[in-house]
Amino acid sequence: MHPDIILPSFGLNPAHFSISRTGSGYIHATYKLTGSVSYILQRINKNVFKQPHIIASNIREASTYLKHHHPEYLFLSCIQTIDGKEMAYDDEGFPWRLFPFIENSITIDEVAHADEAFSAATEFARLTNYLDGVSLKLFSPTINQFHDLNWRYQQFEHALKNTTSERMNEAAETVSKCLSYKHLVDQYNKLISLGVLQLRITHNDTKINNILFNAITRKAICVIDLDTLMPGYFIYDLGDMIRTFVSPVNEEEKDLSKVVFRKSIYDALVSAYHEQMDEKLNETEKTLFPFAGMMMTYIMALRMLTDFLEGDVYYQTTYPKQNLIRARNQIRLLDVLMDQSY
Ligand code: GN1
Ligand code: MG
Repeated sequence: MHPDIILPSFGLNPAHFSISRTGSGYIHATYKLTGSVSYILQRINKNVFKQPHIIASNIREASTYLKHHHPEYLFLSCIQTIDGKEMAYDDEGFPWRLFPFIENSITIDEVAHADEAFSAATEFARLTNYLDGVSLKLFSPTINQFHDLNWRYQQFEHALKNTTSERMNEAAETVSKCLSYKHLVDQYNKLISLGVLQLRITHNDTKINNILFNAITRKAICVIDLDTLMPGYFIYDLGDMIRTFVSPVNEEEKDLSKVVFRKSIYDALVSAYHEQMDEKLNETEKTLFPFAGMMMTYIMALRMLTDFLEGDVYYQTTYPKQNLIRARNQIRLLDVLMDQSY
């Protein structure tokens, strides 16, 4: 469906904008509306987010709490429809939402300097820090068991049993690598059963392109993509930052020799995280920084490989085997993370 159709629901006239696709997310369709005032318009993927009203209610709860306790904090909420709703539904039942476009802002797909890592990690960690104290009962999962490694592993096993022999053959090497890292699932299960991880409000999609940067100063302005703002463990956010910050190339890179660990970037992001969250983390949690990176890199490899085995039904792809390429990239990164002394 063309984005023009939905603009009147937000009181906007399509004739006043030039509309182009933007962003590099794998789930939603995102558009920039360029006009005398510009906006970001997004169509939510309702096959992934089956209860989009939960996204809206979690964001509303967080926004209310932050306005009260940290009024200076920039929390990018959406612009309401003319009926005062957070989302407008099109004829096919897809929800759309509108955000202000922040002038001179950019997103990046790779970290170039330690300063960027520090600044971005500060913003992701600050979100959890500032939401410390909000009642978790007010929030619901927008996707159940989203970063539950045990469950993702089970889905992978299910896909192995049900895939085609052709896909199984193509993926054989990556499959056996994924099987060989099963000990990370055992470690995760042990942490959960010991109850050492505290539930907090986490962002749950802290990849580097979910930070808005000032194009000139290269300082982080705010976090974006709050669809998975919900109760979670700090290792999810810290781990996804490690996964997407430390390598100079992102998960789409096919040349695996380029997937390397940049210690200066790791140190910068870790020190930013400590600065925000040290007082809140317990002593066991503080020992889990390296595990966080490995666990989140592994879960993404499993999810990408599972999607490949299932016939590319979840993530957006633009060419055949893209999910397998992504999974291989993430397994290489996991090998690299395992080799570090930290
Ligand atoms: C998806 O939409 P996007 O690209 O920000 C995914 C994340 C993965 C990421 C991998 C709802 O995020 O969990 O980490 O791709 N989001 C969902 O790049 O599945
Ligand atoms: Mg996302």
